[in-house]
Amino acid sequence: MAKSKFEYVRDFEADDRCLPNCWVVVRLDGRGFHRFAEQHGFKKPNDDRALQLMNRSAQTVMEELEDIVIAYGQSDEFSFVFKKKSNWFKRRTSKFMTHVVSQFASSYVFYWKDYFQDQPLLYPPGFDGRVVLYPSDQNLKDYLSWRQADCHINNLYNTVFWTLVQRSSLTPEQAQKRLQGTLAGDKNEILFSEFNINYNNEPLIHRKGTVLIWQKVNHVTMKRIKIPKDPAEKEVEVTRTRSTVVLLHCDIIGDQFWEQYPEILSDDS
Ligand code: DGT
Ligand code: MG
Ligand code: MG
Ligand code: MG
Ligand code: MG
Repeated sequence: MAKSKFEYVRDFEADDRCLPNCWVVVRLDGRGFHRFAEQHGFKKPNDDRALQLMNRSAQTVMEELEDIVIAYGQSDEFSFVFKKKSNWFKRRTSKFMTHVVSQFASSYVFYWKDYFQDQPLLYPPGFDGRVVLYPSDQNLKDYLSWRQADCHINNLYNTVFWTLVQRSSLTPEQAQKRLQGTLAGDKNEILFSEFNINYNNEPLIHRKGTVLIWQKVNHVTMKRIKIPKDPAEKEVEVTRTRSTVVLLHCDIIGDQFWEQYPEILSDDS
């Protein structure tokens, strides 16, 4: 087919293909969620409806898009890891990033009412996105460890901060002063000695965030079959294994997680 004289404009498109053989990580983050949380009455420091909506949206991203082997989320952010060998859209950075972020944002709005029955969505939320490449498995594990350590540090701080404000009537300014320069041990001690809270008993989803991985799960269905020479149909159980996204709230910093799920990092996953 003859080309139009306008075809040359295509050459202005930059080649943004991700380096081969690297883990492709897309991280998204809610835009201005400090305000969004305030306006929508999110519970402090953790709103389980909001966290579950984030997890539901991330599950949709994993199910709808190709080649995502693990995702990790906390607060208003989620990271998605595409397998090293992925050739989805010829590994174009813009495709990875925009598909993840738009699918996530539309899912967040689509599923809002399932989690916030009594709270209308007041304005359309947005999410930013970035792509980072990690060449080694250790780099990828360290990346995910970094995000989970961030979850832990923020959650411990926020738990003590809001306990001081809500249960000992300190003003936010006084609570902030009280916590200035304290280490993790000091914060645990304040919770335990003053409020009888053992931080290790706080919900795992708050302390560890959420990990999404693929697992083979047995699905049992009933099927009607026709037996030869028998006019009646019979109902039988049929078991099928299907790859399913499962949610975990576990430690991913230590080796145990990676030893338990070696298929996540294996080349043929
Ligand atoms: P950004 O990302 O630069 O556009 O700005 P923000 O405001 O989204 O800030 P960011 O992402 O650093 O921090 C996340 C904010 O979201 C933080 O202010 C607290 C809020 N947030 C996230 N999850 C919850 C929650 O479960 N409950 C409450 N009350 N707030 C939350
Ligand atoms: Mg920020
Ligand atoms: Mg944000
Ligand atoms: Mg954030
Ligand atoms: Mg198109």
